Amino acid sequence: MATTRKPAIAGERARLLQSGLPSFIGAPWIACDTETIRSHGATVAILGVPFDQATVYRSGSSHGPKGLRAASEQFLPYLGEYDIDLFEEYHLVDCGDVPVVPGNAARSRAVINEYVGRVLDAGALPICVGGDHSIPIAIMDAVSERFPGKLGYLHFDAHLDTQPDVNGEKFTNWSGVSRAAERDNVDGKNVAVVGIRGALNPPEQFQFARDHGIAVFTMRQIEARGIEAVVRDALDRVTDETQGFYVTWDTDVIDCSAMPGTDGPEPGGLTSREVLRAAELVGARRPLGMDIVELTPAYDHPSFISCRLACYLIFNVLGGMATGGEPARV
Ligand SMILES: [Mn+2]
Repeated sequence: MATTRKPAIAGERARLLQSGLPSFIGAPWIACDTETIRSHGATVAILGVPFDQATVYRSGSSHGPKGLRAASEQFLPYLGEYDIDLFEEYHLVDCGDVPVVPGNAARSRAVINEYVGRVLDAGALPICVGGDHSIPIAIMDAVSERFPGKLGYLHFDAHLDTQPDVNGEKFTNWSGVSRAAERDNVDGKNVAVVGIRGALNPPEQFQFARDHGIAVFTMRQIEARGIEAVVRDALDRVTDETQGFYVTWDTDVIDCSAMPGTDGPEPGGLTSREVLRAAELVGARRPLGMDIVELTPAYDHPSFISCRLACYLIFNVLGGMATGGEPARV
């Protein structure tokens, strides 16, 4: 039986839509400081990572956190399909953005590591909003320091991102999976990439995946087997004898018709419904950390469909965490 809940648009919780500071769905905007997060009781924290200095293609994902927050102003913390209020369930907070360092990718990685570490030290789940797809390289350093056992790595993307290097550079947005698989605390058999397709996956990347035993789930497999079966397989891989797993969502895993606002929009991808079900299933297995990357508001549709879908991806991960991925209540 459903819980009786207070109205969201009345009384002490009244909040006019489009008013106030643009934090994520109006969540309390607090300092990214371990003690502050802990004293708020937050178990989930949004953290912007406005870093796009490592892209091999188009810049602009540094505006992703702002785009996501702006699009979220229309949404409320109560998710009817899950019968949860994100502020009550998780004491969700918005910790603002990591102060990345212009022109210095190495110092930026260090400060990303530091800020994500502050969230983890508070016992909260960091949901990082990029930024380009190099940011999980730094985030995985912070996660690994707090969870020293074996970790799984789950990568949703049109692209393998297993480039060994790009003209000698190893920390690009094309190398997140290769750097993860090379970690001492990550076995290739615990790495899965989901949604692979298209003409931006060179042979050396497939070779790297084979050499490291990485599970590659292509869009053709998803078409043949369905999203649920493939995502459950991928989750089994990343949780097999590991302490936990990290999940990274390249927005280009979604078909370009629903996700134009990304660095490299690709046709033939996941529908919005498929990615939201995938998010629910991933949430049900409780990741240790998560990011959404390559969200690029400048290329979005004027109705901000990309930024809005990215909000829903977060909602569905959090809904799946609360309900175990069971079918919706209503
Ligand atoms: Mn990609």
